[in-house]
Order: sequence, then C-alpha cells, then structure tokens
Amino acid sequence: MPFSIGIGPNLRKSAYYEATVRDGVRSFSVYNHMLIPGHFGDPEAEYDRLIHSVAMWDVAAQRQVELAGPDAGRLAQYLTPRDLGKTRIGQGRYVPLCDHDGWVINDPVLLKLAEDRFWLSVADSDIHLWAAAIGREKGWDVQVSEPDVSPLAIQGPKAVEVAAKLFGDHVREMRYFGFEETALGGIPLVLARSGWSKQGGFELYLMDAAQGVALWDLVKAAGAEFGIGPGAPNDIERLESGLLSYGADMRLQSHRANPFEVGFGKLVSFAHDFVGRDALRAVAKTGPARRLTGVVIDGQPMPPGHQVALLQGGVAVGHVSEFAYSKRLGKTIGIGLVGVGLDGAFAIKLDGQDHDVTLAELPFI
Ligand code: THG
Repeated sequence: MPFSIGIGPNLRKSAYYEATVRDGVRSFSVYNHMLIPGHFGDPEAEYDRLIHSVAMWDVAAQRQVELAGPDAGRLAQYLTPRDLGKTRIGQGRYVPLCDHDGWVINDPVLLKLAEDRFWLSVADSDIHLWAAAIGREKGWDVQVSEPDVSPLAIQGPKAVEVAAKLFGDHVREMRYFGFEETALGGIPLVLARSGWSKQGGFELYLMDAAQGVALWDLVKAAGAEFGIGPGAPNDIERLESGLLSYGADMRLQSHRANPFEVGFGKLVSFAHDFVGRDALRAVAKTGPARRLTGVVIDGQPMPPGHQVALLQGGVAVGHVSEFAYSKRLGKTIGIGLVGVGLDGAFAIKLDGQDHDVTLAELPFI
C-alpha cells in the first residue's frame, strides 16, 4: 500500500498493545475505535494452536458498557429482546440489542455483576452512547460508563489447563458464560468461561489497564508448557463453528438484519417491553424475509473475503457476508443470508468469475 494508517488520538491502544507489538503482531484492525491484533505473521500456525492447543488473544476492544445504579437491571432488560428474568449474579448471557425498527445494532455478552451492576461486553458499535441516552430519556436512576476493563482471551482445548494452573482446579467446573471476580498476583480481574470460538476457553477481564503487559506475561508463562502463542479472533474457526460477527454478518449502516433473520429468534421474548418490540412483533407475524445459512463455494481454495451477492439465475437473492478456506473441511465455506424458501443452485461473482455455491447447515463443525 502506498500509505500508512496513523495512530492518532481517535484510535485507541489496548492495555496489551506494547506486549503484542513486542511479541510480533503483524496486522491490526480497528474495533470500537481501538486497535485489535489481526495476526502475528503465521495465520496457519495460529489456527492450528486454536484447534489443537491454546491461543491468547488481545480482545480489549471488546469494551464494557457498565450500567450501574438502582435502575441498571431495568435498563439492561429494556435494551434487549432477551428475557433476563432468570439471569443470576455471576452468569453471562448472549443478548442481541435492536434499534426501534428492530434491526440488530450489537450482540454483546451481558455480565450480571450485582443486582444493580451489569456489563455489556460489546461488539463493534457505540452502545455506551445508546444506553446512556435511553436511560436518561426514561428518567431512570442508572449511570452508564465505559470502565477500565480489558479482556484477554485464552482459547483452545488446552485453555482449561492454563486457567487451572493460574487460578486453580475449580475453573474446570465453571459453566459456559459463568464468571467470578478474582485476582492474579494482585492484578484485579473477572474470570469468565467464554470466548469467540467453539474450542473452549476463558476470558480474563483485566480491571487495571496499567497491568496489561504484566497479565499478558503471566498468561504467556503459564501457557508455555501447553504451547500457547499469540493470535486473534479467528474467522475460519468462527465460520466452521457458525459464530456470528456483528459488523461482518450484519451492520446497521450497510447490511442491516433483524434478529429473526440471523438466527436469534429463540432469544426474542415479547413478555417484557424493549426497544424494537413493536417492529419485531410485525416481523414475527409475517415471518422473516431472509434466513441465516452456511454456504460452500465450489472450486479451488479461495482467499478470504466478505460481502458478496448471492445469485440465483443471475438475480441477487441474498449475500455471503464472509468466506474463507477451511483446511479441516477441505472446502471454501461461508456464512450469509438467503431469501426464505429458496434452495437449489446458487452462485457468487468474484473478480469477474462465477463460482457455484451450495447452501449448508450451520455449524459446519
Ligand atoms: N466475548 C466477550 N465479548 C464479546 C465477544 C466475546 N463482545 C463482542 C462479541 N464477542 C460479541 N459476539 C458474540 C458472539 C457469539 C458469542 C459470544 C459473543 C457466543 N455464542 C455462543 C454460540 O453462538 O454458540 C453461545 C450463544 C448462547 O449461549 O446463546 O459465545 O466473544 N466477552
């Protein structure tokens, strides 16, 4: 490229930035106005570590939106179509958020820290502004902030060994999305069993950015015997596993979708009031126009790509939001949206060439 991208005041550095640079980060992306590592120079080795041993990811760009105060629970519930009635302290939940027209605007993990304190661990959109505005407009007694919290993910089949070595054997019994407030050599953090892969793992929500490098190095040292290495949220694995990515699979400004279209239908409850309820009632009545699907792209392994129209008889009937070659499957796979009721033969056009596409069930693996 004949240009560089400047790291100015509008582009935030993660608490782990110095450690990732020191350990050889080769590509960054931007997420929630923050630099997030893309890879460390050997994507294939990074994928293999995730599938066979353990990887550590700087996911500090998964920012927390804290809701605190007497009406925090009320606001949390009003922000999501998902019923939070049975959510206990120490439990996380996957909670899509919608705008008033029913379009998905984020898909955070919600952590209930106390009856009056919640974190929304957000994907890439400005939910702190949204939540603060809604709370204030409602006149509710709730403070919305972005606290000093920086998640570090350890993912892969050996992640549990690393976590057990650091925190003790009780972590083996933690449930998915369960979490606890703890510390590591005086470094305050929340330990959760979660992460954006289906290989198993934990997320360490560091609560003091000044100790980012120290935490990175503790995890790196503990993981050495299990083959830990740096990596980043992995698009191939997430396609294989059918995990969604706000921004890639849906984004309000460019390729919006409602929760029924992207497979969040079972997370929608109409028993409580929430932003977008009327719009989603209308969608539920008629049924969604599109549905989430896996796709297999015929032919040679293809370099990764995103956002391409899905064609049937030359007509766009949906889109593939992201695709990549899976060596575990020996196929180029993707995720997309397709008109409800359609099946048979499809195609995409890439660099002027047609490629046959067939639909597939999610997850692939
Ligand atoms: N961890 C944390 N914060 C995050 C993410 C994360 N914020 C941004 C982004 N990822 C949010 N998106 C997702 C998407 C999927 C999942 C978690 C966060 C996920 N899904 C499981 C699945 O789809 O099978 C479980 C869903 C469920 O239980 O309903 O884990 O990764 N801290």
